[in-house]
Parts: sequence; structure tokens; C-alpha cells
Amino acid sequence: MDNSILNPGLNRRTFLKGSSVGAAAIVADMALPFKSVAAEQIPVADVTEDKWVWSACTVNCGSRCALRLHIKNDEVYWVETDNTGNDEYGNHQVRACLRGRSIRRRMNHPDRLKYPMKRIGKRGEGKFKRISWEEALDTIADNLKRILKDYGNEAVHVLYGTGVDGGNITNSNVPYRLMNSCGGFLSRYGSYSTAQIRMAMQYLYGERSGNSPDDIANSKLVVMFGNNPAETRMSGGGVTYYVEQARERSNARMILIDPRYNDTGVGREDEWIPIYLGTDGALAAALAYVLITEDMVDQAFLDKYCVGYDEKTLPASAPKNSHYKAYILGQGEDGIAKTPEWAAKITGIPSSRIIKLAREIGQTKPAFICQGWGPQRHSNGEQTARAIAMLAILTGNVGINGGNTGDREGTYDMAPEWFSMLSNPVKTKISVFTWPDAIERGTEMTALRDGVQGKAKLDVPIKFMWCYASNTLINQNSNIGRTHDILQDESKCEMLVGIDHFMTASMKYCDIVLPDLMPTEQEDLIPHEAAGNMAYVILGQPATSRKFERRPIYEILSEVAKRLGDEVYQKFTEGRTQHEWVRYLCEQTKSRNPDMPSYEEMKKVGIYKRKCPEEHVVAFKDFRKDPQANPLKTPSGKIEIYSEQLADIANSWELAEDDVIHPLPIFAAGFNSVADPKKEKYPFQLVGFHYKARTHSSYGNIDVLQHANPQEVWINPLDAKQKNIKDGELVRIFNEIGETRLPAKITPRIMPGVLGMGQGAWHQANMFGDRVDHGGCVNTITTHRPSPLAKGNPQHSNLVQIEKA
Ligand SMILES: Nc1nc2c(c(=O)[nH]1)N[C@H]1C(S)=C(S)[C@@H](COP(=O)(O)OP(=O)(O)OC[C@H]3O[C@@H](n4cnc5c(=O)[nH]c(N)nc54)[C@H](O)[C@@H]3O)O[C@H]1N2
Ligand SMILES: Nc1nc2c(c(=O)[nH]1)N[C@H]1C(S)=C(S)[C@@H](COP(=O)(O)OP(=O)(O)OC[C@H]3O[C@@H](n4cnc5c(=O)[nH]c(N)nc54)[C@H](O)[C@@H]3O)O[C@H]1N2
Ligand code: SF4
Ligand SMILES: [Mo]
Repeated sequence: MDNSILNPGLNRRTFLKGSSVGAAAIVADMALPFKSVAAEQIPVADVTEDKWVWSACTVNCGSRCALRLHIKNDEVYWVETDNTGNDEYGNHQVRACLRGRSIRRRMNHPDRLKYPMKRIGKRGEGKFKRISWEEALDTIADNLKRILKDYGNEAVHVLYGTGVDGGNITNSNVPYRLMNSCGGFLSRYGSYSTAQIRMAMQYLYGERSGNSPDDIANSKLVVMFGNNPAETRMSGGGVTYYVEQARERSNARMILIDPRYNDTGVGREDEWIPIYLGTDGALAAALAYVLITEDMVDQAFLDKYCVGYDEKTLPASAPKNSHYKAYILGQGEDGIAKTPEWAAKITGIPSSRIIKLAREIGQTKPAFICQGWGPQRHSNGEQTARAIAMLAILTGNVGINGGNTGDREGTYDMAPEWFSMLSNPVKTKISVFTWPDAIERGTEMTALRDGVQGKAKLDVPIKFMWCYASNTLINQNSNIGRTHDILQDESKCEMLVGIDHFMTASMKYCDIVLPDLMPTEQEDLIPHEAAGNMAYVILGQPATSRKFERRPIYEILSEVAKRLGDEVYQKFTEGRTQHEWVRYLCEQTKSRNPDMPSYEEMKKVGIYKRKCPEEHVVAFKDFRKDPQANPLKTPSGKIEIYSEQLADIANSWELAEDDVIHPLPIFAAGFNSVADPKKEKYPFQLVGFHYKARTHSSYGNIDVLQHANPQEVWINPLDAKQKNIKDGELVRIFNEIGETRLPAKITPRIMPGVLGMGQGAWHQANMFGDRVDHGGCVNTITTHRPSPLAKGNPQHSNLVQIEKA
């Protein structure tokens, strides 16, 4: 996941990560001839010995957990987790959740890819033929060379993928390094996780930042907008533990605002306020109305630290009365007062409850006001993210202990060493979400309409794509049907290289499919960058020898590099084996953390934890102390409630009528919203929330997890009654984009008018037949239309119909 909230200024994306192979053994009779370059092949002494090694779960779940893998006969047969430290946060155990504890079922899964393969049927048909590594690597290198020569480096894209988000030398982004070793590639900005909020906070605060969750120990009130740490940062390595521990200390009240009564609640919250999807901006405006009219705003803070709250601090270029206060009170251009009654109709929350919430927020200090990434993964997500943050700003909760910025929580960063991705000579970027367009109509894509960065327009479409540790080609990207159609034309994207563990929906579309080792089968230094006030690194060792013909990514890419020439190979490897790299990463990390054990000691102790020396991370603390000496990274150096940059963009970009970019954090409903005329035909909102059954699609094929957390669509009893749907009954969820089928779960934990299903279920459709999905994969029915400013994925903005199947 993308955690751009890092504390002491280290931008993780400039220190991208990677994993290592180290002393993995090759069982000779299982492999076709293959000359390995970058891996040492030390035979395992005695594979029948009962032993255990430290390892980690590295999927993209917002946590990162230590594993102790017990091995007999060269197979993991038992999984334990962290047993170091104690229960006190700052030294707590990073215990694995149900998924990590089932990792041996993934490692030993009969469906795991075993050999390199090439596609022989149509893309998506799933027909493949086994080939040798030589043939696979030659095919990749030959096509890459040809495409670089014919179209240039801008024609190569590394698809967004996060399957090894926690890896260092195994990291999902390692193909960047290969491409940067041979002239660069068309890169991307933003992420599927945070496209809209990142853009929003850049204009508001200059960057994303938040107090670490342990600082809730100093809070009197916690307000969470669409935030669900219990399910999305599970386990001892996650944030949910901090929230629990810190609330035990402060006894802070906790209010959850979410259309679903999510797992962070279930009795631990003080109140759940259900809200229609995509309407938090309207709620925030009405809360602001009460704060202003009942004199609960921190006027001194707004005057000193902010631009555009009222006429006093409005920039000279802004029209008169275009400030926030005028917008809220109905004295601005729309003339509408954002009263609780106004917001009640939009949000579904009674006006009396809005007034009560405003008074709680206005009178309880300090308050930890935060948002998850659910509210921003919408067609109006950029506006919503800023609107929610306004509550922290209006009440002066920014830059103090116990407060927060209104963003998601922040974290302490011990500055671990990331395997460098080198720098990209190609400066052109597309938004993370627009690659299907860059394949289909690349040269038509412009800066002002499609958000191309670094150039006025793209010069070439995407012709070659790396798809490593990514299911975003199909399963995790919106509108699977449209992507299928685009990829059918093999003269468009000419080569798709897939590297994974399973024949996922995405792998079925790749031209060459390569079987990767798992991070648990290699050596790597695994850092955790979202760990509250305790950062840590885990030194993982290979649990078993390599099975079948699986290879580690570093070795695979080294082999491709070699075929691209000596210079590329040298740049990519710098002459180091994976094991040498891991030692190097350890040494560099240790140089910034002197009490970290040496590499040899780390092999024994497994994990090194370091607590934030200041106890809690407080975002923008220096700015709060002295805004002149420590300005924010915004053009004015202040919090820009009114953004002149956004005013410029709103005036110059080509936008559809329902695409709103505004200098102020106003409420704009967006497309596929409560206000969309399509709602007549497709009356239900649908959210594909992040689900504990899986990490996206990873772990999705593990039977025990499927049984513990079935894939089902949540529907309120009132809606179920009206639709005559019974609990557990198979239903069709459909709209103009597609149809998916799954069982219904009737529950008051979701508000009427809204449906919810876990995102990431494995797509199961005949794409050459009726295209109906039988896996409950939400991306059958999500749209490719990007959000206005970030051009990000609005995957939670969906209007659908539901019927009995
Ligand atoms: N178990 C598990 N954990 C995960 C992941 C996973 O797949 N599985 N994925 C990881 C990744 S990569 C990421 S990016 C994060 C994602 O973390 P988030 O984006 O925060 O997770 P979501 O479930 O999308 O949304 C959080 C909550 O917001 C609610 N919500 C959605 N839209 C709205 C809205 O408009 N308003 C309000 N108020 N609430 C809304 C949802 O119902 C949900 O309960 O999770 C990470 N953690
Ligand atoms: N509708 C909807 N769609 C969404 C979201 C949503 O909220 N709603 N969330 C979005 C978000 S926030 C994100 S981050 C993306 C995540 O999308 P992805 O990054 O595609 O995440 P995963 O589905 O976990 O897929 C990762 C792939 O990596 C593979 N993998 C795991 N470990 C390894 C490894 O060690 N080596 C290799 N080679 N492969 C490995 C897995 O088998 C899987 O196929 O999904 C996005 N899609
Ligand atoms: S899935 Fe996440 S929370 Fe669960 S064990 Fe793995 S890293 Fe930890
Ligand atoms: Mo994500």
C-alpha cells in the first residue's frame, strides 16, 4: 500500500524497495539447465532436519508481520509469529493475522506456477505451453529490445502492482530498476490506494502527514471518517493495536462515520454514524456551519496559519467573497447555506445528529480527526479529502499532541535502506489509473485533459508492460470487460510479461508467464514503514529450497539485463548477488540505527524494533511552533484552504460538467453518486471494501480463509425485504458495465440504499461468452472513468441494481 505519510522527510518512493535470494538451494533434478548469475547456490545441508527460520508476510495489507517458519523435509509445516518484545506499544509483538498464519498453504499450494510458460490461446483464454527459461528470457529481451528501438522508452510501462509491497529486493517495483538501467520507462504518479487524497493534501498542506496513532493516548475524542484499521491494518504489525492501546490510556470517545458498521466498531466504538457514500464533504460543510455559527472555530489559528478562511487571508488573485466562510454561510457564489438540514438530505444523517457531532468536535480538545482511504476512492475524492481535513483545521487540532491533520495516521520512520530503483531518465508520467487509455489511445492523451505530466501529450502508446506481483491488469482494475477488449488487439500492447505465483485473472492475459519464488523462499530485509511509533526491520531467510523451476525476481531481471548488454547488467546488479545486496541493505540501515544488530546477529534475532525517540509523531509540529521558520511546502507556506493553484487548474483543464475541481474544499457530488441521474435505473450505491479474507486478491485461493470469511454482498434487511431476497441467496449485482453474482448477507451493519462486498475476490467469468462473473469480483462493475484532478480510481463510486439470481 502506499504510505506516503512518513515522518522525518524521507520519501519512500525515492527509496524504493526490493528482496534477496541468498543461500537458497537448487535441487538439481527439478530444474531445467539454467545458468544463474545473481544467486548463490549453496546446497541445503540436511533437508530432513527439523528447523525454523525468521521470515515475514510481505503482501500489501497495511501491516507487516514477522513469521517463524518451521521446516521439515524441505517444507514449511507450521507457522508461528513474533515472540519478541512485550505487549507495550513501542516494543510490542508484530503478530501475524489469520492470513500470514496460513502462508504455508500458499507456499505449498498445488496450483502454484512451476515453469515458465508462453501463451498459445487468445489473451484471457488461459491456454499456455511450458517453455524453457532460455526461451522465456530470450523472448522477453528480444521483444523489449525491438520495442525500445522502434518506439522508444516511453512505450514501456511497469504496471502498478503491490503483491510484494513489503519486499525490499523483492519489491513489486523492482522492474523499475531494470528499466532505469536501460534508458527509463513511462512511469506513473499516484497509487490505487491514495490517488485522490495525495493530490488533495498536496494542495492543502503541501504534503501528506498525520500524527502517529499512539498519540491518541493524548486525545479526548477520535473521529474516523471511512477508516477501518481493525480490518485494513490488522495484527500486531498494524495500526489497530495502537488505537486500542492508546484509547485504553486516554479513554477517548470514538465515533465512526461509515455506511458500514465496520470491524473497527463492533462494540469498541462509542457511536456509529452511517452516511451515504461520497457525501462526507456535505457532512463536513454542515459541521463547519455549526462550528462557525456557534463560535467554536479557532479563529487565531485560522488567521495565523491558513490562507482563505475568510476575507482577511484570501489571496489577492481570488474574487471577493470566494473564501471558505462565505461558502459555508451561503454568501459565496452558490448562495446556499450549508446548514445541517441541507446536509441531512444529502448524507442521510439526521440534522440533530449533525449538530450534536459538531458540538462534540468543537468542544472536545484535543481531537484526533482522521479519514481512511475509503472516502477518497471516489469520483469526488479530492474534494472530500480536503473537506474532512477542514474539521481538524477549523478546530486548531493541527500540529499538536492528541490532535491530527484530518488525514490518515502517520508513522515513525527509522530510515531503513531500500533497494534503489535508480532514477528514470524519462520524465513523462501518466496517472496510475489511466494505463488502459495509454494502450488504447496513447497519442491522444494530453496534459490538460488526461493529466499527462512532463509533456503536453504522449508521443507513443504503451507497447510493452511488466506485470510483476500485480493483479491490476484485470482483477484489481476497474471495468474488466473494457480492459479485456483493449488487450485483445495484440497490435496495441504487443507484449505483456507476467511474474506471479498463480494463474490469476491477470496472468491469463500475459504473453509470457514466469514462476516467482515467494519472499519466504528468499533472503530479504523487510522494513515496515507504517508502524505507528515503532519502526522495525525483519531479516528473512529462505525457508525451503527452490522447488520446480521457480526463480527469484532479482535473478530473473538480472538475466534479462544481461541479454540487454553488459552495461545494463552492470547497472542493474552493480556486481552484487542478492545475498550481497541484503547484507548491504542491512549495513546501510544499521549505519542510521547504530543499535541495530549486525547482519549475523539479525539472522538469529530476526527483527529489530526501534521506538520513536519523541514517543509520538506529531505532524507539522515545527510549523505550529514557528510558521515563519518552518513553512509548509505549499506556495504560501501556509495551509491553503483556498488554493490559487487549484483555481488555475480549474480554469485551464478540459473537464466534463460533473467533474469539479475547485480552489475551496466545497462539496461536489461527482459521477456515479447520490446525485447521478443514473440512480433511477441503478438505485443502490455499492462499496467494495478491503476485506480481511484476503489482501486484495492475494490469499484469495486459501480454502480455510474462504470458509472463515465468505465472499458475500451486504444488504440491509429493509432493502432485502423490498427486493424479496433471503439470507444466503444467490443474487445478481449489475449495471451498464457488467454483472457479478454472489450470495447475499442480510445485515443491519450496512445502511439502507448501500450495498457492500469485499474487493479482491477472484474474477470467474467466461470473457468469450456471457462475461457474467461468478466470483463476486467487484471490478466487473466499476468504471474506468478517472476522478477529475488526480485522474485516480473512483472504485467506491458505483451505482448498481440487485436482483435474485
Ligand atoms: N485485510 C485487508 N487489509 C488491507 C487491504 C486488503 O485488501 N485486505 N488492502 C490494503 C491497502 S493496499 C489499502 S490501500 C488499504 C485501504 O484502506 P481503506 O481505503 O481505508 O479501506 P476501504 O475498505 O476501502 O475503506 C475504509 C472504510 O471506508 C468506508 N467508506 C468507503 N467509502 C466511504 C465514503 O464515501 N464515506 C465514508 N465515510 N466511508 C466510506 C468503507 O466502508 C470502509 O469501511 O487497506 C490495506 N489493508
Ligand atoms: N474495486 C476495487 N478495486 C481495487 C481496490 C478497491 O478498493 N476497490 N483497491 C485498489 C488498491 S488500494 C490496490 S493497492 C490494488 C491492489 O492490487 P494488486 O497490487 O494487484 O494486489 P493483489 O491483488 O494483492 O495482487 C498482487 C499479485 O501479486 C501476487 N503476488 C503476491 N506475492 C507475490 C510474490 O512474492 N511474487 C510475485 N511475483 N507475485 C506475488 C499475487 O498472487 C497477486 O496476483 O487494488 C486496487 N483495486
Ligand atoms: S496479511 Fe498483513 S496483517 Fe496478516 S500476517 Fe500478513 S502482513 Fe500481517
Ligand atoms: Mo492500496
